[in-house]
Amino acid sequence: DRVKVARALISVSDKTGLVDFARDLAGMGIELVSTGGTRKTLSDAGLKVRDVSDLTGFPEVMDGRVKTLHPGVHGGLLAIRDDESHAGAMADHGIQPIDLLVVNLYPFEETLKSGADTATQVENIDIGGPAMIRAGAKNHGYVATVVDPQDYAAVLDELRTEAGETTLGFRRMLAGRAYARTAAYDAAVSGWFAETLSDAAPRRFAIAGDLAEALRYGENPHQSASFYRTGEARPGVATARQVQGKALSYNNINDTDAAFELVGEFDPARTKAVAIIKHANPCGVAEGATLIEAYRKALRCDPVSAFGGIVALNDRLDAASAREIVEVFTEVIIAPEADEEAIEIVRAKKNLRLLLTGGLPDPRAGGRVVKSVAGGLLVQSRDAGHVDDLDLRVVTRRQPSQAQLADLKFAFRVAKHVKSNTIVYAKDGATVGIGAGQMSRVDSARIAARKAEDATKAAGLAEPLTRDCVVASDAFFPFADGLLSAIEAGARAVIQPGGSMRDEEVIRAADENNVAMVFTGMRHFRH
Ligand code: 93A
Repeated sequence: DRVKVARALISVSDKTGLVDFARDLAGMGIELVSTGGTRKTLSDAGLKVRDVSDLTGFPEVMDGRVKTLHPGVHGGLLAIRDDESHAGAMADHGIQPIDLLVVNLYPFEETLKSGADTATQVENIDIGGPAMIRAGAKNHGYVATVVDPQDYAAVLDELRTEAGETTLGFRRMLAGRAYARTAAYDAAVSGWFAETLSDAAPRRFAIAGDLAEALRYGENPHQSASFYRTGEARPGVATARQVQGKALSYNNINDTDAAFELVGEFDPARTKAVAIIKHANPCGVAEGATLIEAYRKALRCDPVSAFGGIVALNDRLDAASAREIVEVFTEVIIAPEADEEAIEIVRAKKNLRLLLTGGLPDPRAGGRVVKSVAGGLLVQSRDAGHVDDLDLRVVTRRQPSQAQLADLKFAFRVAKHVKSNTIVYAKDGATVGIGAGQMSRVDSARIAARKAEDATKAAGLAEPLTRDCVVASDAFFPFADGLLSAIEAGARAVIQPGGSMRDEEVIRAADENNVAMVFTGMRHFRH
């Protein structure tokens, strides 16, 4: 079960930690063999390294496309050492065994992020690297295969505690990681092909991620869970830097994602926006001239639900806003950036997490979203619909005022991020009542109205928050009843996709009540 490590083949694109690692290996008397660039880095650092062409008797050719694809390498990786015929083949052909394989691949995924041209992308499809990794991992009975610089320390540890040998358990663990890496690599390559061919339905859909964190539990404590990064560069919870606070939970991550995607709808050059999220639904969203103004307006919508919520901001967190946010029990704050003073204020709350993303997600960007169902995956393009890009059509006698139109767009933008059925009441760039996730649209309208009444009371206002407000519906009103319920609550202008069989009836109801109604022609279901 134990293998003495005498020879290591090292071929890496990511040279992080390489020299120190190789120096320690050499210090244990292990012979180093490398491909061109890796060998140069090591010999420049003063290490003794053999060239891989010593094993192959063949030079690297075709700009490096063929450097390790040779029986001199693959025989040394695949040979069953104590099999007589394998040993015979090694002796006959001068094949030298490789006990430790260290490979990381051409940076296909990073190159994708940089928006390189097709030829560059193709050149970054590594062939020899995955071939070696698969060979070494298959033959883990003899070979330890390392694919991640983060594992260098563990390898050195193993060699030190096991007197220069590796154990079968350790090699098996590495082999599992190795195949996860090649699978993820090929998933990235096939995903790129699917995208460049605009193949909406590739025959096989592969998805892969790298472990970001093992989570304490899932949605509930009896469920296990972990968090993976897919490598997509979209600013958000997966790519954010956690500046402070305890580890995020499964639900935190889900809610924080919903929160940040929502504020991503608002361009900070035009307006400052804040969303407060509970259970992946907003309980208050607002825009304003400043973040603190937006936060106050968002909080007023449903201060009870905001307790224990997630707060997302579309611009740099400032000290004044931070001071107010920390006054309410909050689980997570996520923002593109934060002032030093704001960070200090958040630090005073030990458990409160602060995530900084460095930017906002592009609401119009493409990309796929995946949902699992029993025995299957549902894959669709992201909802990149944006109300500013739509051809809004006024269908009533009454036209919305400029102020109403701004609120209608605001409300529809928010509605996109609320679970269906969705009714959003809004006024002066703030939600004043949100009805989410009901089986009937009328129920969502009623719930939103009731929540607005609560908010009115909590704020000690004489006049209902919904008086002369606007209302957005994520999908058409199938009957007039949902609309009438919204009008009863105080809505004077409506935005909805339209397209119901009974549009005429719904428009008539709006006209009878002298309410303005706008059709977007686009629906925003979200489940
Ligand atoms: O072009 S390849 O597909 N052909 C090969 O034979 C080959 N062998 C190793 N790419 C190949 N590699 C890759 O080269 C490794 O996976 C590694 O990423 C890189 C290291 O090259 P260098 O040592 O020249 O920097």
